[in-house]
Amino acid sequence: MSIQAPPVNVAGPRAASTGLSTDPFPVSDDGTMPIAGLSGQGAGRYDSRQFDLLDLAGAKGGRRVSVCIPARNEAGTVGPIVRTIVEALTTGSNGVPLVDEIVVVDDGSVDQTAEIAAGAGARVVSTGSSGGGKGQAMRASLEAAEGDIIAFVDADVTNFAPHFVTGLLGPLLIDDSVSLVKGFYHRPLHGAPDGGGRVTELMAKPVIGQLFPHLASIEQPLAGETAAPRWVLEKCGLADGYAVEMALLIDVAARFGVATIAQVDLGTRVHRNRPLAELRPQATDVLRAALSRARLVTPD
Ligand SMILES: Nc1nc2c(ncn2[C@@H]2O[C@H](COP(=O)(O)OP(=O)(O)O)[C@@H](O)[C@H]2O)c(=O)[nH]1
Ligand SMILES: [Mg+2]
Repeated sequence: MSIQAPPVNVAGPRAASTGLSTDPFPVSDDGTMPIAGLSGQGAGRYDSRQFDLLDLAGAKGGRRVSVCIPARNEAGTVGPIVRTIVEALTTGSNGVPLVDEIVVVDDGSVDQTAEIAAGAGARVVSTGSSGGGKGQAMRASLEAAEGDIIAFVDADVTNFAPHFVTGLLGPLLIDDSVSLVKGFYHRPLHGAPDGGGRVTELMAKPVIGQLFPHLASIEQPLAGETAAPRWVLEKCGLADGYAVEMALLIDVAARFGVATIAQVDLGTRVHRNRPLAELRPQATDVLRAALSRARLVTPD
């Protein structure tokens, strides 16, 4: 795989060849986030608003795209998420056929997650286990999906919109050297505009700072909104449980270089904010993923 300088905006050579919008969004809304000037730090940054749906559908060519959604007990949110993708991005409606299939992996839900997801238009896969873990569910979805490009989104997002998917797919569709796309966003907490992402701020980022400082530019290392070519996911593998995001980030950077990891601004993301006591298992998984890859503990 060729490794190129990180894109600073879509006005680069590939973007020009695919006819994508050239509005560069040089800074984020709050003016604090320059999109350019990241060379040396690796990841290129995009803004989901810079991707035009029709242009992306054209850039897609013959590639197949799967959206995979791990979901356990998400009956309250999975339906609108699937329906939004179906209506805006598939051939199931008047939408543009950017997405070829939506795979929801449900395991161990005690609510109507599976029925609601299927009713909304997803192909539902059951692992047969009772909540084996997020990473296991993502592996099952990768196995079931047929896409060359896989976009993962979480099922508990309450402000989901099509730009979550177009933003994640954009960098991959316009630049063959991108190996992984991570979404980033503002994270409200209990109604306040920011303050969410406690495991990210108190575990993932400090651990990255200490052990993997080359990844310090990744805004949301634990983002469930992430996309990659299938072959990258198969080569790197998907770790168990909540280790999956941290592990994939470290493994992709180790194999292909941080310069191949793109980030995309998805605006604001609202999801279930867990009580503090429920965050320790997640934080432990994240820590373990990092320590084992730094060879400080024995891999599971
Ligand atoms: N199928 C399946 N999905 C899971 C499992 N654990 C978590 N998920 C899903 O993974 C996504 C992210 O999980 P969540 O608990 O919200 O993680 P957080 O956002 O990091 O707190 C959600 O859509 C969950 O329903 C699991 O064991 N099985
Ligand atoms: Mg969540």
